[in-house]
Amino acid sequence: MTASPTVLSALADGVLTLTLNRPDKLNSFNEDMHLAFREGIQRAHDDPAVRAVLLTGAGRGFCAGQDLGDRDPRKGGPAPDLGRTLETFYNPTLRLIRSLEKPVVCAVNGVAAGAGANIAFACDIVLAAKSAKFIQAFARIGLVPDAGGTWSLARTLGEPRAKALALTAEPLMAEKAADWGLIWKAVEDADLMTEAEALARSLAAGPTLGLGLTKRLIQQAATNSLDQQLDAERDCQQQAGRSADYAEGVTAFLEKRPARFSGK
Ligand code: LHQ
Repeated sequence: MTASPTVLSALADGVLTLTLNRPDKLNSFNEDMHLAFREGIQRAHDDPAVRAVLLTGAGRGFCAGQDLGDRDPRKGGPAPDLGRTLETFYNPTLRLIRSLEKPVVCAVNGVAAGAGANIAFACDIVLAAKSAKFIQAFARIGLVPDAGGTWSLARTLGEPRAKALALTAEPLMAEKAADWGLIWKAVEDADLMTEAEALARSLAAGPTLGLGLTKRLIQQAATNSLDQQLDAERDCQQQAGRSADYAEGVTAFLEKRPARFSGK
């Protein structure tokens, strides 16, 4: 395992595991962690050996959002430009996660607050420990949900639940988040990493090109008309149909054996 102090990164079986690693601060983001996290996701884009990403947190929390100690208002000085923080750090990373045409699994091992919750919601398949909770903590400190939170909550839950979560900052337990369709599932705490790792490994052994195109199509669906989406499916299927993994998948089916996908 190679270690940056704030994000641990390990590649095995095609899975790049990124572990947010500031456990004393519940893995809240300082500048170094922002850069290390972005570097990890960028590697997933650039390195063909990476065929899936698994994101999790070290210690008892997943991520408590921005490190609030970084800009202590008691120290005085001009008000910070938080828009600039978003533009410089969060927004590029969120865009990199969404545009990565490889599956991103998130294992929420504990509390996910503020931008920490919304980064989890930007991932493709989210598993959470039953003891984990999601908190739109922004209202407690006079901010608005960021890191794509207003977008993902409103789209996934609809306005009534999105507004209630964001305006009250009430914690949402993992099982309820799963019931509401905000995450894929809540699992026993002790099983979280085994399940998430098995899922990430199986996705990494899958037809990466087809999975990447599937991710793209589903993300486009909300803003496309049915006509546009049918055209997009046609184009992606044309590409998938030319892949080595399509030939392998069909051959394996006909030969009654498991497919051995190359990701191409
Ligand atoms: C923390 C943090 C934290 C520093 C726990 N920072 N130390 C974007 C643009 C730019 C700027 C602003 O923000 C954003 C996006 C955002 O994410 S804004 C939202 C920021 N996050 C929050 O408001 C959440 C703050 N944390 C909490 O409310 C609680 O810590 C939660 C509910 C997450 C967990 O509560 P507990 O389980 O009771 O743990 P704790 O509060 O005792 O925290 C443990 C330690 O972690 C503690 O340090 P200490 O030295 O006293 O043991 C906390 O100070 C530290 N910590 N979150 N965000």
